[in-house]
Amino acid sequence: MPEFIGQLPISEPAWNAISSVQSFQRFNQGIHFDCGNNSRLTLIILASNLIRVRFSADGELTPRRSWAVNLPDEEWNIVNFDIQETDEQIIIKTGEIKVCVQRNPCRIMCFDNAGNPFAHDTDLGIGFRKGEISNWKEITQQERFYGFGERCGLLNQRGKLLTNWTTDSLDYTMLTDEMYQAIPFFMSLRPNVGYGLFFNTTFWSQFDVGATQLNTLQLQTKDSQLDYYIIYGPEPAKILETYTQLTGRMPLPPRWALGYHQCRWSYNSEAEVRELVKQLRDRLIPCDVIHLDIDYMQGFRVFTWNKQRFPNPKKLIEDLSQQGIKVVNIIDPGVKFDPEADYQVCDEGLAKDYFIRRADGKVFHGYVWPDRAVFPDFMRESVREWWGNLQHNLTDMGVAGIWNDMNEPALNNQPFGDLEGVKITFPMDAPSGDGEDKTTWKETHNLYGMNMARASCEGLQKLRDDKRSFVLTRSGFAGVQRYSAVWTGDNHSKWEYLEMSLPMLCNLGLSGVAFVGADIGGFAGDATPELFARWMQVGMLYPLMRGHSMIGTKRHEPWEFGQEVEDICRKYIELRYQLLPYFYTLFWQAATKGEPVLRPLIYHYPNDEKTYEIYDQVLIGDSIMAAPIYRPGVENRIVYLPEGSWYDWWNHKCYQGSQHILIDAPLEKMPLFIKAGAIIPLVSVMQYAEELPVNEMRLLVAPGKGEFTLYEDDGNTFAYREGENCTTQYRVDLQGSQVVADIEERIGKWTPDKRKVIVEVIGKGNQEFTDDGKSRKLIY
Ligand code: MIG
Repeated sequence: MPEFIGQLPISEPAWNAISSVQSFQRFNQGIHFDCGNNSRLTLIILASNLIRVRFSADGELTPRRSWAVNLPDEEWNIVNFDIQETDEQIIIKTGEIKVCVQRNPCRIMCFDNAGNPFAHDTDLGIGFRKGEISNWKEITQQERFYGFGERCGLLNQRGKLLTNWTTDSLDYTMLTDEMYQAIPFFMSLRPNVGYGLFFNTTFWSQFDVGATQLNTLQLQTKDSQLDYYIIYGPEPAKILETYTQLTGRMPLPPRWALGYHQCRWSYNSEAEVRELVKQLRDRLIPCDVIHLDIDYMQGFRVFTWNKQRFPNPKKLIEDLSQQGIKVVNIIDPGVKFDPEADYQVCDEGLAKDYFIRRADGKVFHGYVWPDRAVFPDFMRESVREWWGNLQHNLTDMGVAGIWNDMNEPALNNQPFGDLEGVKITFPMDAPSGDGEDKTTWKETHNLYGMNMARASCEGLQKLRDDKRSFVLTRSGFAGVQRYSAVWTGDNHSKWEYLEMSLPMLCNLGLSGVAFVGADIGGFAGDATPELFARWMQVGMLYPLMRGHSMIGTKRHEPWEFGQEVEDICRKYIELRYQLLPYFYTLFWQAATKGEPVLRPLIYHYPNDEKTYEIYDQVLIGDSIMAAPIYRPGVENRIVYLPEGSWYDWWNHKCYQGSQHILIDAPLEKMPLFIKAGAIIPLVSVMQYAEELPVNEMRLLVAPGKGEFTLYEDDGNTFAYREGENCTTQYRVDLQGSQVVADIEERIGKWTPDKRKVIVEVIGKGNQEFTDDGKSRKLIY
């Protein structure tokens, strides 16, 4: 049901407005403004492009427990800033931006060095009423809005009302608002001007991006204080670099996690899993990971194995690892309430008081897959440690990753399947956390999933020694990238969901979460062969490439749709494996700079307004652009080529940029382009990421001017943190009719496998050399 139908207008209490600046006082990191009636506004200058804004109506700025912010104010280097006063304003200059605080009434206004305004308060400024606070800002005509975490619809979110409240949004559509993830961050772009805004509140919050009033942005939260960060870019990459300095970046995943993952609810038994892997290997469909959904457990009891279906998981996983397959198991937060049954997880959790209690002190119960369930309070470190360690029941068997589901949290007030049952949350007045973190779920609801993922991630790090693990979560908050990859939950096997997956994943990437994917083929319902083939093409672009399908649906493995579709799937999964060195380098960019792996065109062309609404073309890194087909029966499409020249991936034809072209796309072809100046490392097809040593690497070079830094390490351990890694810089340029490729000396301690490097310049031919890590120049 479209969510806006049935919503009745309600009369709201009036807002109290912030009044005027009475006086101000500088301190080492910023300025306090006394705004009358005890209220206080504080601007903290954390970097020359990063300003934290705090306001409290009663003057009290409590120590913030954001949980999302990784780098507290005290840990930023002190920056220089100037203050000037006029009769009307107090002006703060950081070198990169100017922030003006108007005295009467008090308003915040920002300008870049060219005098372009951004993040300007409107005439309403800041408003507050019991338990709620708001800030209104102007939206200029050209401004577009991206990010906001996990979002439905297309790319630009202007004109929408966007709530930050984690929800099991099964059956989401184009119109759904509350999603599994809540990430109160966005970036606003218009030519030459760009800024990000992180709304630092874990309480319920909402962005009204010109939905109510065309040119007004409203930030609203059910928090008693206002707290947000303005991040000046202007480029999206700069905004994300600073945003992820604040909320953290993803650790490097194991290289195998970048391969193809095969999942279904559920591969029900050891025999079924063995048969699945046999099919994959016999049919030469590359795959690294099999996911085990809830039926591997004994009666949905987390951290158990069903003995009939999986009598010897250790042996099974050992055998699978011989075939290069890793196993990832699902874990839900609801622990079966089973005090009579000698179920260790329940007994221990009750004995140690790890489960959430209601405000009246009784243990809280909800209903999920294991029926009556109790829920660990992941806000407490002791609980996270306990949970993280319980994963030994899986890692002892060889499990290499954990998939966290249902952690919004998703629960009912009555047993699952009971028609009278409704979805509930933890009681908002129930206690959450301990020590300094003690509060209620009203403040921490949005953090439940992220803290479950944190428990999982930190636990796996201890249990799996020096090996990197894979963590996947459905719910999360700003900063979730520090602990886990994210998938977009229960999509449908429908063309609309294939179409929507790219803007959804792009907006997640623009919100600091780079390791993201949607279920290939669609989770609910049955894919048609054509849909499945097109989806696998798009799926090879997803940072997380996982096929999944729901219980009761038609099987969705690549060979279930006939030979033609199987061949198409193989071709695109193979392409993914050939591109692994390229993808791995993009993950390194995410880990070190917060860059997305999958990028909308605006990311690299923010001054080209033609890219602002393009949601159906994407960039992988900055060099490869895909223009997929996402509708039935379509065999050609319009492609917008941004500035520069572009080469067709398949036939190497060159096109001038800054134009639209019509391109053929029969079922077996997804239009792909390489940017002039691109240098793309490729390896031979393997059946899994570490199958063979890489004795040959091909560098595909598109004539033009450009550079690429290849990142490499062992792909599996944490040794890279001690410098066991290396980078190689490649540059290409044109000199008259010649193409010159420069290879710089390899930097770093790690040495890749002995290999031949073949440098293929499109239209010119190949040259090759044995890679000794030395610099060389190749002329074509
Ligand atoms: O109530 O574990 O989004 O991926 O297969 C459904 C069963 C629970 C929802 C997840 C889906 C998973 C399914 N889970």
